[in-house]
Order: sequence, then C-alpha cells, then structure tokens
Amino acid sequence: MASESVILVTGGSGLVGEAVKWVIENETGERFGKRENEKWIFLSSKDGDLRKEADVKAIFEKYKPTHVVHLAAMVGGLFKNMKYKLDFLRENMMMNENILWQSKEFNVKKVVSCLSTCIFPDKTTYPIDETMVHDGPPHDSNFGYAYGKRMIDVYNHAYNEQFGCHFTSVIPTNVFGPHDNYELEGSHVLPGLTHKCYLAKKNNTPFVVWGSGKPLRQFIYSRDLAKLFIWTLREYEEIDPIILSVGEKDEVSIKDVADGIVKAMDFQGEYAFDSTKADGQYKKTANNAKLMKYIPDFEFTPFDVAIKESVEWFEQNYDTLRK
Ligand code: NAP
Ligand code: GFB
Repeated sequence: MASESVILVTGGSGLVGEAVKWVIENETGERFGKRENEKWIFLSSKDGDLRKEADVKAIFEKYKPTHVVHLAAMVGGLFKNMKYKLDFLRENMMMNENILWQSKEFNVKKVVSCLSTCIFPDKTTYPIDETMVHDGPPHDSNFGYAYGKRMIDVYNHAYNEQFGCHFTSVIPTNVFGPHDNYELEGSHVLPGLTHKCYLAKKNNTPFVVWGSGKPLRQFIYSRDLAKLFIWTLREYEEIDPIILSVGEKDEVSIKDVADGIVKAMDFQGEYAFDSTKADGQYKKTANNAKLMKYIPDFEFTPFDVAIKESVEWFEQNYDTLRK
C-alpha cells in the first residue's frame, strides 16, 4: 500500500474493533503495527446508523476511505440469537448492503468483512473448511444471523464479477477479550460466565452455567484476531473467505471455559449446571489449515493467559463496561 491509505473500521467501538485499535496503537512490529502511510478511523454508532443509507453515504463523503474493515453488526450469544432471528437478519443485511454499495461508489480498493463459523451448515462433516459455507442450512438457533452473514460472501463475488471490486471476508470462531459485551442474557458464553462468576463471588451465591457444559467450541482471543484482520487487509488477495481460528486441537468444552473462569477469578463457591437451558449447536469444529498455510508461524495467545487478561480487564472496568 504505497500512497496514503485511509482505513475505515466500522464497529470500531466493539470487542473486535477495540482489539484492532489496541494492536494498531501498541504493536511496534512492521507486520501488525501501524505503518507510516496509514490513517485508521474507528467508527461507532455515534458516527452514524449504518442501517441508514444516508448516514453511510455521509460517513464515506467525510472520510473518503481507501480501505474498509467492516466489523459493525447486530451481535449476540445463543439466547439472543434464538429470540431475535428476524432482527439479526434484517439489521445485518441493511448494514452490509449500505457499506458494500458505498464502498463500490467511492472506489474503495479493498473491503474485509466479518462472517462467523456459526454460519456453516449444521449437518456437515468435520472439520469445517471454507468451501462448505453454502452447503446446507445453518443451525436453527441462529439462522437469521447466519444467512445474513452468508450473503456477504455472495455480495463479494457479485461485486467482483460485475465491477471487479476487491471485497473479501474472514470467518472467525467465537471471540473473547477486553471490551466484550457482558449482558447476562444477550452476551456470548465467555463474557456471560465471567459476569455471572463475578456476581456469584460478590453476592456469595451459586455460579450457574447454562446447559450441560458439554458443547465444544474454538475460542480466539480478540487481540490475536485483530492481528489476523490487519494481515488480511494488507496481504490476503482472494475474494473467497478465510477461517481465522485456533486449531482443532484447541477446541474446548463449555465446562472447560467455566473452569477457566472459576480459576481466573479464584471462585471458591458453589458451581452448578442448569440443564433446563439450551445447549445450542453441539460443535462447529473449524479447520484453520488455509490460514496456517499463509502464516505458518502465527502464535496464538494460550487460552488460560487470554482468559486471565480478559478477566483482569473485566474487573478493572466493571463500572463502565457494557452489561
Ligand atoms: P460488538 O462488540 O457487539 O460491537 C458491535 C459494533 O458494531 C459496535 O462498534 C457498535 O457500535 C457497531 N454497531 C452495531 N449496530 C450498529 C449500527 N446500526 N450502526 C453503526 N454501528 C453499529 O461486536 P463484536 O463481537 O466486536 O463483533 C464484530 C464482528 O465480528 C461482527 O461482524 C460479528 O458478527 C463478528 N463475529 C463476532 C464473534 C464474537 O464471538 N463476538 C464471532 C464471530 C464473528 P456501538 O458501540 O456504538 O454500539
Ligand atoms: O457464545 P454462545 O452464546 O453461542 O455459547 P454459540 C453458547 C453455549 O454456551 C451453549 C452455553 O452451549 C450454552 O448452553 N452457556 C452456558 C452459555 N452458560 C452460558 C451463558 O451464561 N451465556 C451464554 N450465551 N451461553 C453463537 C451464535 O453460538 O456464536 C452467534 O449464536 C455467533 O450467532 C456466536 O455466531 C459467535 O457459540 O452457541
């Protein structure tokens, strides 16, 4: 990227957006750190409602981006997805439509959008890889979000074939880290259990994990994902998506996650499972071979270290964080 690059990050105030900001501001190395010719702009919904075409057009007129990292979305855990399937579909479709159309209109050189491994078919062989995105219906618990996200890949190919646009996407597994959303109902499992364990310790009440604790997940630390986003923006040339995930061997159970939080919070109290609550998808084991072929030496933060750092950030920012 020779001339000055203006990189617009939508969803810059969220879990992943704040991690990209942290890496750009703190990483010193050439590989992931900020470069001379780069100007990074991190948006929040205060800069404009991306569901509204006029707001998006105004943002593009103001910043005239050369590159876009499109993170903004309606996001939530299993229980929020089960409750608001249509909102997830409509809101994300509107944001994606507006961002990609204005990116074409303003001749943006590259857009990197964000999918999720929950979009893959539910009835499939494992491990899942990038070629399987459209091979059948997603899990019923999140089909609204999943189909909305799949359409990004369809858009990217259509924009490329009709207008030669260079719009691509990445597919992260479950993400966690500082600046997460800690709502007790709507959040993802790791921030949700972090908040519940904190309250159980504070109020001397039982720490209750929903479901059986048996489902399996791969978790990527937001700051590792942020580095991979920066690499994708700078180096990844394909239109096809790429999975950004730890390896299959790092898959853990929901019980392992809860154990890790109990340890990081030094919780000594009663710890139980509420099997009346849904387990959701049993697993969505993703294959990261494509990523490892591109960056064989990439080092992921060990899970227990990343949980410890995330719990410390949570405790230090409890008064101001989203909950
Ligand atoms: P998040 O923490 O909930 O942040 C969402 C971001 O989108 C915030 O910056 C929010 O702005 C912005 N936003 C939401 N609605 C908007 C609207 N109508 N107009 C303008 N901005 C809006 O989400 P995240 O976890 O960082 O997710 C980032 C991306 O990663 C999403 O595309 C998500 O689908 C994907 N992803 C997440 C996970 C995960 O486990 N978290 C896993 C796979 C993929 P405000 O701060 O102003 O509300
Ligand atoms: O992160 P999560 O909500 O979503 O994890 P998914 C759900 C798993 O954690 C289920 C268990 O097996 C739940 O039974 N769990 C236990 C809990 N305690 C809790 C808790 O307090 N809160 C939550 N949320 N779960 C989502 C998709 O699937 O993955 C989204 O629905 C998105 O669209 C996200 O893609 C990354 O991993 O099941």
